[in-house]
Amino acid sequence: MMSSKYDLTDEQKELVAIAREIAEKKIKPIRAELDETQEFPYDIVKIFGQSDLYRVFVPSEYEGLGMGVYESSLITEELSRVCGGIALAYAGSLLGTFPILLFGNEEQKKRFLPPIASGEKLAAFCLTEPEAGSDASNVRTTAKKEGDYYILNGTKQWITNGGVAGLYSVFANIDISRGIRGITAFVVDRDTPGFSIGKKENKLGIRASNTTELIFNNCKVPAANMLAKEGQGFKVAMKTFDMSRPGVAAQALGIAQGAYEEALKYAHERKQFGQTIYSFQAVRFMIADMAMKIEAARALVYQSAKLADAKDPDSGPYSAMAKAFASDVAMEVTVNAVQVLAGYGYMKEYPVEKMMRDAKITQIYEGTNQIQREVIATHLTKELSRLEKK
Ligand code: COS
Repeated sequence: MMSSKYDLTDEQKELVAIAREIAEKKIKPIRAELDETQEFPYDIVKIFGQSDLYRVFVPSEYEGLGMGVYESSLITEELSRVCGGIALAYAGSLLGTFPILLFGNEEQKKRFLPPIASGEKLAAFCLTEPEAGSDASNVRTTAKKEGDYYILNGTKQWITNGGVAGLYSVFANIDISRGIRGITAFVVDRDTPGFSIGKKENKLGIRASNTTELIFNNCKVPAANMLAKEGQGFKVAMKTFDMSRPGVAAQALGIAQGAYEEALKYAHERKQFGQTIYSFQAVRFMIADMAMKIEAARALVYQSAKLADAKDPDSGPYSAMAKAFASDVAMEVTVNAVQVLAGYGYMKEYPVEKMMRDAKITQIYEGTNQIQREVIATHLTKELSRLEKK
C-alpha cells in the first residue's frame, strides 16, 4: 500500500518514484554483496547526490530544495524497503546535518550546508561514547578554549558514517564539573588536525552502513565552528532527536514493508499439502497482521514527520512514539517473514534474514525504545497537568 494512499503533492510523489527507482535498479542488485563484505556504497551515494536527494532537507538559501522531515522520511522509507543499511548513507547524513540546520548561524549554514546538499560531503552525528549511551549527559570528550580554537580530546563510538563523512557534529564538554550544562556542540571538518578515524565495527545488521570509532587527540577546532552557545550542546542533541527520530521510524517502516512484501509473495507461490501456504489461516493471518501493523505504523510515522516539520511543541514525544512503534513493528514483521519463508527464510539466498538483522538496530539507536518510552512518559505527566487545567 505504502505512501500512495496518502495525499502526496506531485513533488513528493516524484521523490518517492526517484527513490524507488534507485532502490530497485541500483541497490537491490548489490545489497546482498555489500551486506556480506560490509563495503560502503560510495557509488550509490553518488547517485543520491546526482538525484538531488541530499538537497531535499537543506533550505533553498543554501542550495537545497527546502523540503523537510516528511519528504526525507518518504525517501528513507523507500530506500529501506530494499536495504536498511544502504539507506543510512542517506538518513545518517540528515541526522548529522540537523544540529547545523537547527542551531547553525548564517555564516555556518553558508559554509557547511552547500557541500552537504550536493552530496559532496556526508555528515555524521557524534554523541555516543563508551560511558555515554542512553545517558547522553555523560559526555567525557573535553573541549578547552585556547584563543580562537577549542581543543577537543576524547573518543566517540558507534558513529554512523564515521569513516566516510566530511563533516561531523560533535558533542564535547567544556567543563566536566558543569555536567549537562558543560556540553557544547561543534562542527568538525574531517581534515582538522588531531582528528582521526578509529576501528570500524563488525555488525549484526545494516552492514553496508559505515560505523566507526572517532578519536580526538588535541583536535584544534575553530571557535567559529561552535553551534549555539557554550553549554547548550545537550539541548542541541535533544532537539536533533526530536527531528531525526521520524527518520529512524521511516527506516523501520521501509524494512517492515520490504519483508512483508517478500512474505506475501512467497506465501502465494509456495505449495505444501497440495495448496499454497497462503490458503492456511495460520499463515494468512500472520500476513494480515503484518499489513495492519505496518499501516498503523505508517500513519504515526507520517504524522510525527509532519509535526516535526511544523515545529509543533509536542513533536518530540510523537517522534519517540513513531520511532518505538515502527521499530517494534519492523522487528515483529521481519521475524514473522522469516517464519513464513521458514527454511528458505533462514538462508541468505532470500533477503528476509537480512531484513530481520537490519530491523534490530532501529529498536536500539537514536535512543533505545526504553528511552523512547521514558520520553513519552515524561510528556504524559505534562499532559496530565494540561488535562487538569481544562
Ligand atoms: N528539547 C529541548 N530540551 C530538552 C529536551 C528536548 N526534547 N529533552 C530534554 N531537554 C532539556 C530539559 O528541559 C532539561 O533542561 P533544563 O535542565 O534546562 O531544565 C535538560 O535537557 C535535561 O533534561 P533531562 O533531565 O530530561 O535529561 P536526562 O539526562 O534525564 O536525559 C534522556 C533525558 C534520557 C531523554 C536523554 O538522555 C536521551 O535522549 N537519551 C538517549 C540518548 C540517545 O538517543 N543516544 C543514542 C545516541 S545517537 S545514535
